[in-house]
Amino acid sequence: MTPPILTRCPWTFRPLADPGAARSEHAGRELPAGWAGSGTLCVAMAGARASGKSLYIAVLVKQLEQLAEAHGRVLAPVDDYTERCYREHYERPLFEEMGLMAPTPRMAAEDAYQREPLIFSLGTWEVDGERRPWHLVVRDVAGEDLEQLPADPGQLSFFRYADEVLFLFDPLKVPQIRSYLSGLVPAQEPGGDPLRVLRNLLTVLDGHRPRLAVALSKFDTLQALERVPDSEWARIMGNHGAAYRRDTGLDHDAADSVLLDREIRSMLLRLDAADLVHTLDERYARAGAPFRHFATSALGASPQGAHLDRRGIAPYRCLDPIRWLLGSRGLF
Ligand SMILES: Nc1nc2c(ncn2[C@@H]2O[C@H](COP(=O)(O)OP(=O)(O)O)[C@@H](O)[C@H]2O)c(=O)[nH]1
Ligand SMILES: [Mg+2]
Repeated sequence: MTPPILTRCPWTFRPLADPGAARSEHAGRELPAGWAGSGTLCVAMAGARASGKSLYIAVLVKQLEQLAEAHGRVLAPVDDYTERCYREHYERPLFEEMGLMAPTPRMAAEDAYQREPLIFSLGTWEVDGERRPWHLVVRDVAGEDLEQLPADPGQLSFFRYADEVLFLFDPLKVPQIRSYLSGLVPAQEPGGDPLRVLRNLLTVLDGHRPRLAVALSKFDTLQALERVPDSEWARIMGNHGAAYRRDTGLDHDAADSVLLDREIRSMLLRLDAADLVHTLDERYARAGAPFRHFATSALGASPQGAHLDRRGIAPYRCLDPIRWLLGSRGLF
């Protein structure tokens, strides 16, 4: 069953009591122009430090622009803040300087730009027989804030009201994978503990169960394992019939998404993430909450130190988790 169409507050993700309001009663702020009566899709990123959340957002916005264009539409920032924040913190470091992004500051830090979400207009769409403007709101988070919850976890309560939480799992956290990859791809700083983040996320959600996408991020690193001679992973990654071998690009295929879900779940089990998988089964899937696995790579190849691979950026399946949400509303 599809949940009702809601006009949400982009700062707290809570539904507005009056969808036509000019001000959010939750944040005490004027809503962006054109907000009244619009459909809002709010996405919150989750994951440990260095799991790839910020680079994913940087690439996602570019890919959404392409998707919109392919449908004769425009993805537009709704305010100056979104435009400026995306340009300074995401687009410039990655696409202009061809480097990586600075770690996202903790929410309590003065320069915590992610306290404000990125808000985009998706244009006008007819959904359930009604034409209305639709917006996509994306909130980044510092892995540190999820590894160690802030003194006031209420600041993270937006997760409860999200339309989708996208949790990134970094395969480089798995010691076996790191050891296979040593020498094959440049080493990266190890990030935080994904299981701890998941447990904290469940605490923050406090019984709420927004749609949850769990993505195996930096998937290019696993693809590189095809080159480890005679290894189990070379066989797995060399399986040409598998859904994780192909990127469906701008064409979203619902059956492929279901197939990939099963494949990535079993891959997580092989990645020694049984605790994570079972926690998700028990607390999410068994509760009947919408939940699916994905595989993504923002970069498509490992960076060399602080620089991107010289062949540039080749994203892999980054749109999938968001298409799952957009598709649930018949958008795109
Ligand atoms: N190989 C590979 N490395 C990635 C990818 N995305 C991120 N990384 C690495 O992970 C680091 C952390 O990424 P970032 O997006 O800042 O992580 P965040 O802390 O979760 O926001 C980057 O500096 C890269 O070294 C990817 O798609 N492939
Ligand atoms: Mg970050």
